[in-house]
Amino acid sequence: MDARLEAIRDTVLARNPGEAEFHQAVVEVFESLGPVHDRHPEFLDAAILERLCEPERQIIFRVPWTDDAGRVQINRGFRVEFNSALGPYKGGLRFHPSVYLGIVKFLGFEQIFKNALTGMPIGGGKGGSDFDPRGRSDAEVMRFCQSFMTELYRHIGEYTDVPAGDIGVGGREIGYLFGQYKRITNRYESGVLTGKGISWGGSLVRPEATGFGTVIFTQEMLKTRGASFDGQRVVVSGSGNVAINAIAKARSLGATVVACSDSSGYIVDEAGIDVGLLREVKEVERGRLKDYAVRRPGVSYVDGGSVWDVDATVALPCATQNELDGGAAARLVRGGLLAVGEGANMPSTRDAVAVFQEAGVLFGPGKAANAGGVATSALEMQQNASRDSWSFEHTEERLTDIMVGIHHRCAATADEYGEPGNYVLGANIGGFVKVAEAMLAQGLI
Ligand code: NDP
Ligand code: 2IT
Repeated sequence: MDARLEAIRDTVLARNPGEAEFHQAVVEVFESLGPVHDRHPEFLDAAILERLCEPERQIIFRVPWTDDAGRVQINRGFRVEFNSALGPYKGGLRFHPSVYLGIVKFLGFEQIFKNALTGMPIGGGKGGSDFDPRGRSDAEVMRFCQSFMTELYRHIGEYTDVPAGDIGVGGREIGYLFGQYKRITNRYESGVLTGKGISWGGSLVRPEATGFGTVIFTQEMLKTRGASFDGQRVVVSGSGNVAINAIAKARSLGATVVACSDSSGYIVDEAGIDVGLLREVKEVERGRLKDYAVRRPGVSYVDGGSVWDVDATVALPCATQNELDGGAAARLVRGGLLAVGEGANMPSTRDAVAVFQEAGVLFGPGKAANAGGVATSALEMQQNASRDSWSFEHTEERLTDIMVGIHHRCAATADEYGEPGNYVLGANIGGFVKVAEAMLAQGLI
């Protein structure tokens, strides 16, 4: 790493103790940025990096609610409003027991660069709670969401901060959150949240957008080697919103998706995963992946273990951070891996990224490859602002253009900085320069 940036990195890490995921995200970005500071010493003079690593605002609050047995439960809520140089803070809410400040900050930090890469006018933020929705009734989830919003509402707004979904937060949760916001404020402010239902201000394609976008980005990478998804053998991790829609899109482009996972285990379906059955089990019944294996002959379910033990030519990690380590990466490379598109945020460890890059595997980092979700959220905001709603075809076309554009920007930036094919460098520099220039123009704030 560049010596000038090392000193700034050390200060950032010391100022934020115990936040391993945030440290990891910061270090990964800093490793790309040396050459930018050679060309732009003014960024150093204006302390752009120091400012970027310090969120503009961090909100932590108590979320009290009662469970179905009448017992009082207490969770912790977070919203980190990281950077508003390019637009209102924008980013999802994650409900998962692992959530703490370090995870929210890593996600918020990544979101700044991701949102810049989309070319849309959105800043970076993230939030969530250590609430675990697994096994909770609809009524419990509703009471939790209502309590969460009873604090959050005062911090958000169409021009301020626009949350959406992430792990554990989908259409059901956005509905309860939106209802409570409307009730407290007495405003039908559609643009305050994205990921809404289609009859009440949502956008077509938003549910599919992250998974579709990841596959579109990966297809663009494959094209640079004269390949495509057609005929690829694909393994996907996770079986949530991003994973299911990535599977659907990869299939539609001619790939065979042979495996996917949840936090309990994974399935191998050599005939190609049946998306209809997967949606039924996971989205309608909110069941577990092993239920899929029970219902479809010829499918094996592996309890525990790692889905990355299954050979693939294309790997799409779509579950969570640090789910794919150096050992798994080396195994995948030995099995003939051609490309990795990160649907999740930071799913590959730094060791894994190094293994992929050394082996010459096409590697699309999450902040570029999974930007289709937030980009389509920005399209939802556009539709809300103009009180309009677009067709599926038109919206999907916009998403495709955006993903092809992000791929182009990453590739062109990597070329410009003398590292062709290095999408990590391209995404980090491409996103950073845009935010840095806007911060410089807006003065010391
Ligand atoms: P969902 O809640 O819909 O699905 C999450 C999936 O990942 C589930 O299959 C879940 O399994 C699995 N998973 C979650 N945590 C773990 C864990 N600690 N270990 C193993 N498996 C785990 O979330 P999304 O699909 O929305 O999000 C998946 C990833 O994509 C996240 O990294 C998210 O930040 C990222 N992302 C999401 C976007 C969106 O629009 N939703 C946009 C861009 C990125 P189980 O059910 O067993 O918990
Ligand atoms: O990580 C992400 O980009 C998301 N969870 C989507 C954020 C959004 O505002 O749509």
